[in-house]
Amino acid sequence: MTRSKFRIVALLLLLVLALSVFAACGRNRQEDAADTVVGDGNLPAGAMDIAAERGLSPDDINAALKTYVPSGQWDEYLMFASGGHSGNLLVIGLPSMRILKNIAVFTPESWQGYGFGSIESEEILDAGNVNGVEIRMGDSHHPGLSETAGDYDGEFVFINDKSSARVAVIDLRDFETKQIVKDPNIISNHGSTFVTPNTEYVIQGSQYATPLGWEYAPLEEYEEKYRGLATLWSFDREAGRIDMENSFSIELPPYWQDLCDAGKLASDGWFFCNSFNTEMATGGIEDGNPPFEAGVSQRDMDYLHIINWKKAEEVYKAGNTEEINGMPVITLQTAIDEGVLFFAPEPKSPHGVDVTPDGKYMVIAGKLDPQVTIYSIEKIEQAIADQNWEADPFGVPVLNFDAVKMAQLELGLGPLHTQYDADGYAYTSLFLDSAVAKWKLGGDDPEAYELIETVPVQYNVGHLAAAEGDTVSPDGKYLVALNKWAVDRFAPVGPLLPQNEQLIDISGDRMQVIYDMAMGVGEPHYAQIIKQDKIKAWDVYPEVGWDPIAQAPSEFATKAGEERIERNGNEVEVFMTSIRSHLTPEHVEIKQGDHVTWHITNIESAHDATHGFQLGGYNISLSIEPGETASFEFDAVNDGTYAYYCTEFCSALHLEMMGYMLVEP
Ligand code: CUK
Ligand code: CUA
Repeated sequence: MTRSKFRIVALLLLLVLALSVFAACGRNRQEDAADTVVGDGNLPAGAMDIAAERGLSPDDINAALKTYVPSGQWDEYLMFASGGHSGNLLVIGLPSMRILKNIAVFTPESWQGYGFGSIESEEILDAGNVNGVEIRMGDSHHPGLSETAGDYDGEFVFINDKSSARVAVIDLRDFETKQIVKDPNIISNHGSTFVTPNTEYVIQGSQYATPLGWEYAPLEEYEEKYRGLATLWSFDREAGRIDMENSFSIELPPYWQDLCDAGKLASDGWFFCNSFNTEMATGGIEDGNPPFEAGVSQRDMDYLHIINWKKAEEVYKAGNTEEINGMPVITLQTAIDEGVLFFAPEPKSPHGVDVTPDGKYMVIAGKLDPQVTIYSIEKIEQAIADQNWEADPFGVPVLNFDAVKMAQLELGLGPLHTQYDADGYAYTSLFLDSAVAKWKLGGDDPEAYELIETVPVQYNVGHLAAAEGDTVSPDGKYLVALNKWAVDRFAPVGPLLPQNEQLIDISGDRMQVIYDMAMGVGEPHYAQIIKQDKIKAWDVYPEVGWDPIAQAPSEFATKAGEERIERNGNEVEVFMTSIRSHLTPEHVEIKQGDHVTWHITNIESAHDATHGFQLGGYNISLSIEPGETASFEFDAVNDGTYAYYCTEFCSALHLEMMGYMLVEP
């Protein structure tokens, strides 16, 4: 049967199943499934027996048909999902929810040979060290795909590490981390990473205020010395790197900036961050002070930060900055004077801010407010023009709330994050209600905003990701709920549970959860979902002897027949090749105390002919993809006889793909 015929049959089947739901109401699932069989001659023999035997309801069968991707077929979408405190980034296919890759970013990962001796990866990781302390963990939060004209272009993805305020660049030609940058002035970030509509900048916002450069200052000096920050990392698309020479920061008051989003179309040139702790509480429950959780939640309003990045860029280019720890910073006073920074009141410790696809509206979800608040960029620009504001304690103009607010809509308890579809609907996660709310955007008519329906999710949903759901042209179809708790959803695996990512079909009139995916790594925060065919990844590296960091031929590339070991005093350099099924040379004889630099070129050009390399006893692990040249170095501190070998079962004679390293005392 052709695929289109199969789809028609499947649809007919679904229709029959849907009708049967009414008939079978109030009976058990086993009976439901059995009943659905009746009268349908198009089913493959035994299909309904399977459904009956497994106790599948019509909804279950529906979900199975919507998510099953037959062997050999590709998923329609790829989701880039943060791996949370595992410090990595996952690539997940939709609708199957199969994990395709776990990209090592802030944390060493031995399959990919990332951070286990490989010179290239150690340099990337070391660039993220903090004042000489080697940082080998991360709390990855918000992936941001590169954009052209406000739409994902499939070239790069960025992600931040909240715990040490770092940002990473991943090249989607080979899905490898290429760069980690450390902000020299903040020690935690959160509103990161998000890009301006043409990826001119990758923006990072701080979270917990500290003195800039996180130098020591007692908490009594909080208002005077502690500050927030937004950093605009300039992105050089040609080089595939953040260009630190053209990057700058904007000093902010010590409110805790939370999530951010860039304007687009109608709001191009602006970005928006919300904040909490405008109370400037400093905690200290042990000294009888209000605990943070109460101290930061006293005020009814916090401040939406409205930042004019095009104006900020002009100010920076005019040199109107102060250099702090090597970074040009637009001071708070300059940001106020130059019209870079404005505030708008926002209800009750808000969390997410999400700009609508047309760029006209900003949706703010207040964790402690059952409503979302919708602002209009037109109203914001008008209020600025009218100078309809009061100053906050730092002199920042706070725009009149009623002048900038377009609408408010009650959705349920604990609204956090919002995504969009192609038909003018918005989807907001409800953390406390453990649900997702679908609601209608009303444009400039406050009365036209309307709650449509909610669907329960399991449990305590944080972010949502919709297919291309935060671009100028969302696709609809799929929504993923990134839940914080799994509780009873999966078989017990001890007290530490997997995360539950739930796929929701939003293509019909009624939202339906159609897949529960256990993610056995850290807490997923945000994810972005891109059409699979936008990704133009390489099958193999373009040339044999490729340096994936330079994305150019490597100076250490070794051709077959040119393998060698060179010695200069106690400096030893090994030039090795790998091909099914041998590593050449097979004997590496060195002396204790030597410093060894070792290059391996995978001279294969066949799709998937990766060779791994491990050298036990010296903590070395590499992955050498077809065409790649990889290098590692170590000091031969211990003598002895060591075996090195290929770690990918690459051929029938893979086990023979080994060699001896002899270290003479
Ligand atoms: S966040 Cu909102 S649920 Cu973007 Cu760090 Cu996790
Ligand atoms: Cu190469 Cu196993």
